[in-house]
Amino acid sequence: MSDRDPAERLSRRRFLGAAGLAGAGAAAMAPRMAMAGTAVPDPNIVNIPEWSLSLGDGVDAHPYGVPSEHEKSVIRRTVPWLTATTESSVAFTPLYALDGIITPNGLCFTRDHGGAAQIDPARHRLMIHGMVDKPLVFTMEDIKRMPGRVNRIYFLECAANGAMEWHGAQMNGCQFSHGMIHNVVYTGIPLKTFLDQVGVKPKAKWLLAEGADDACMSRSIPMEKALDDCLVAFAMNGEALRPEQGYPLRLVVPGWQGNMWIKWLRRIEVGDEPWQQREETSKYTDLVKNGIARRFTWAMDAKSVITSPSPQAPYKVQGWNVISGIAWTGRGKVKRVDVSFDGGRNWVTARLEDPVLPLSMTRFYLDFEWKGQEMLLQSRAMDETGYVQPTKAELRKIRG
Ligand SMILES: Nc1nc2c(c(=O)[nH]1)N[C@H]1C(S)=C(S)[C@@H](COP(=O)(O)O)O[C@H]1N2
Ligand SMILES: [Mo]
Repeated sequence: MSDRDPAERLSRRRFLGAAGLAGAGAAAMAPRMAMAGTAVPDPNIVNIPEWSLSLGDGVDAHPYGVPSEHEKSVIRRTVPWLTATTESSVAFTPLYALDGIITPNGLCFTRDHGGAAQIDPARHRLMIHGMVDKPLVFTMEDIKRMPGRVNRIYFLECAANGAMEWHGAQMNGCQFSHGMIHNVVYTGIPLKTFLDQVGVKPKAKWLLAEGADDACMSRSIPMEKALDDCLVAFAMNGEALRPEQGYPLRLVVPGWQGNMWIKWLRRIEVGDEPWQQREETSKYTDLVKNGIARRFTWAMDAKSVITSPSPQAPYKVQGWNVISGIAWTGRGKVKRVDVSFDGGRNWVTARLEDPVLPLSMTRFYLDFEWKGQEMLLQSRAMDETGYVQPTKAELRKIRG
């Protein structure tokens, strides 16, 4: 991580440490005039800068566009000590630098168990078999010709997201504490369309989805979910899936644990009971009490995180500033997000910015005047089922 920007090196204590209560009462106010800006004349506007005095880049400079060189520190980042290899590892989304609700394709966190398979789409196949009337094999061309194509915006969160803070603050920023999430618009075909075509036997209750990667990642999916809103997706944010996101085909399991969203999808077997695969027995279970493990945790609980200010995106100027963050829930829509300036004693309701979509990230903002005081910032999401994002202590009582 030698290329970290200076802001990242700032101590997170400045933002999260035991602080005074000076922030309390800094309620959201309607911004007045002169919130920012300096008086005329500013030398940067008076003196013509060099980029205004010569021609810019030609339109062929970047056949595939890239961000400004001034944004080069906005990248996925890894934690070298976290995993033994880079093939079975994770690179985190730079949440602190993003806005709105869509994650750009090149910044989507990626979590692989056997490296990102590099697949030739012409040779890739999806087979659907098992307890069906007519097992079928589909080419990518077949899938792109199928009727009923849809576009849907969904978040994908790894079951381990947030774990980096389970022992208390240790990583310097929300990229690491909460960056195992992304939110994109998927293009694909409802899984139900495939199942209708092969004809699922009446006794079938489960599916097994398997990836074509070296890890052969596979998970059991209950039939109700498969028929409800799962997609077989080939595009994200308007272009083909990226290799790290499962090119050319991935399963989309809205609102549910990331590990069920099988990448490089090659096979779906239909059966009458779960398969008890590695990723649902020895892995991805939650140890509760007395050594008992909770299995088949599916829907992701409501969560939220303040992305700015944060150690990687600190406030630089006093006065009007924006508190910005994201909230999400695996059960419908986010209903409300509250922000606390004093470690959870007092709360102010933030503004949810449109679009607020089910099973998608939701952006929240709180405009407020910062007087330079230390703040102990927290956010708390509520979803439409009435679930309130718990504190770690509350969660621990129930989930061990
Ligand atoms: N075939 C395959 N699918 C996979 C994985 C994998 O290693 N192989 N990792 C899973 C896990 S644990 C997560 S959290 C998500 C991550 O998706 P992403 O890489 O698009 O972020 O993919 C899931 N699907
Ligand atoms: Mo995951």
